[in-house]
Amino acid sequence: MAMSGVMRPGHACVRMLDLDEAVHFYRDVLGLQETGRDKQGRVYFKGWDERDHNSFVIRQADKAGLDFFGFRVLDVATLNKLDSDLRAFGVATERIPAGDMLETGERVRFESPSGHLYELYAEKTHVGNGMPLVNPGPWPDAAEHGIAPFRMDHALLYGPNVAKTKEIFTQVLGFRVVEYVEGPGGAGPAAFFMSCSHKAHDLAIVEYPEPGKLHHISFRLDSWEKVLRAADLMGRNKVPIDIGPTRHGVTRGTTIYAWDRSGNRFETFCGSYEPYPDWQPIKWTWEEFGHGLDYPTGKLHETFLSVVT
Ligand code: M3P
Ligand code: FE
Repeated sequence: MAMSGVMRPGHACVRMLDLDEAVHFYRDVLGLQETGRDKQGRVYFKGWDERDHNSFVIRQADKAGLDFFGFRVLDVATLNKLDSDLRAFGVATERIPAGDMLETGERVRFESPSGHLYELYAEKTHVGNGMPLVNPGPWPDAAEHGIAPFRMDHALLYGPNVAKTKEIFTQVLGFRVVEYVEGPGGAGPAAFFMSCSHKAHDLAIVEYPEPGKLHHISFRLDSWEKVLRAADLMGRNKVPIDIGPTRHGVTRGTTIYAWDRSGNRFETFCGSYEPYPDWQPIKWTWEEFGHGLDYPTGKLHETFLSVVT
């Protein structure tokens, strides 16, 4: 947890062109657990080892992309403090009442200079992972259904003003930059990989002219074998793969990028590393960024740089 009290990525709400098809995809092919549907028609999911009621929410829309991305904070006092800290920093905030999202408390929402809606919230019902808190087994039956990531792990978002957006996350919300990418010829930063936890990144942002874009939501697996099994299931289900299976140089994850039926990119990955909070950030030059993206081939995939929703 960040010293500010921001604990972890908590939810992503993503738009789908065909909700029924998307429910089938995320439930039966990706293998998330459906945990509810609300009056607005949103469908809620979680990974098998998540204990909160939901982490990935979808809704029907004419355009794919991200509605908002939320972080769980320690408690209500922390939520109120971060709300006033954001406002003191010059960031406008809005309160969304408890119950607007299923099993979720009041949310504090703000728009970043990159044009994304971020949220903080302190309360979401613990539903558990299907195993007891006393003498549990290693995994529940749900861990075998589909690709079956154990959690929604992070987001990578594209938009303008990433340097200003990074300031909000580091100076107000207590995130730290673990790795970053320089622009061509050493120009101003092109990307920041930021952590509020023990992870190498909980949120990554990449400089891009159009605001508010989704590059990917990432789902975590616990072994390279499971990444390869995910590739087999993507092949069997004709899921279009963008990149991989391969390894990123940036943050060292072993990964596959693919697209859902609405064109939203998602990632299934494992590995990476656990940086201690005092570690110096790692820098990638633009000239070596091909290896940052796809370490074995060093290929600067055109789709990675330009296909977003
Ligand atoms: C990830 C990840 C880049 C690497 C991206 C890394 C921008 O998405 O989860 O580690 O090269
Ligand atoms: Fe990622």
